Amino acid sequence: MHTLPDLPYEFKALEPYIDERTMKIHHGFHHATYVKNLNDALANSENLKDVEINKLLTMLDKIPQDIRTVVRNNGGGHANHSLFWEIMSSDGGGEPDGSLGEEIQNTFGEFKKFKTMLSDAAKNRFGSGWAWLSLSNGKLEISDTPNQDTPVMEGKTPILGIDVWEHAYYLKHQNRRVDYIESWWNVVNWKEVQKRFDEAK
Ligand code: MN3
Repeated sequence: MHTLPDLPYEFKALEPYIDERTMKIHHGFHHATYVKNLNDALANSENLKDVEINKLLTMLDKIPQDIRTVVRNNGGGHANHSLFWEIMSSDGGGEPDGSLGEEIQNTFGEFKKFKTMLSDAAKNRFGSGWAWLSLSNGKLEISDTPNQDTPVMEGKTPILGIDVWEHAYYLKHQNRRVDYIESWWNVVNWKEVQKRFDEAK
């Protein structure tokens, strides 16, 4: 049985970059619905319903075919949003220091260049999806996924992700995805991303 995690801050905490109403709808309706649909789909699968969500997403080929797509979409939605809330903070933004900052420089060049690359991945993802920074075989990698797919499904460990579904920004920014992406960098919780980087290493 999967449960909707509480936000680690108040709905209004990410203002003015991400507005309170968007956060309430995004967490309380969108994420909550992914959790409900996932639990409903797994209700009759005794051997699957308590498998940890990220583990479940690495074994989609073992999920019965009649529920596989529902589990993929809603399980992905649950995992992605659970990460997304954590990697944001009211006192985020800026640049990472420490070993993560160093590894970003080693892999992509200066931080500004990395920021442009991840922003481009987010901007150019056609339709709904996500852009990611992941660890893949011990190396940092930028990618993007459609719908609620996640790098976890490819055996990678996402440590930072941006939701570019319209529900993540439409109320405040309407069609201007680029403005939302630019705003989002101000709330990135680098402490949490560093923690996930350390754990994945
Ligand atoms: Mn979303």
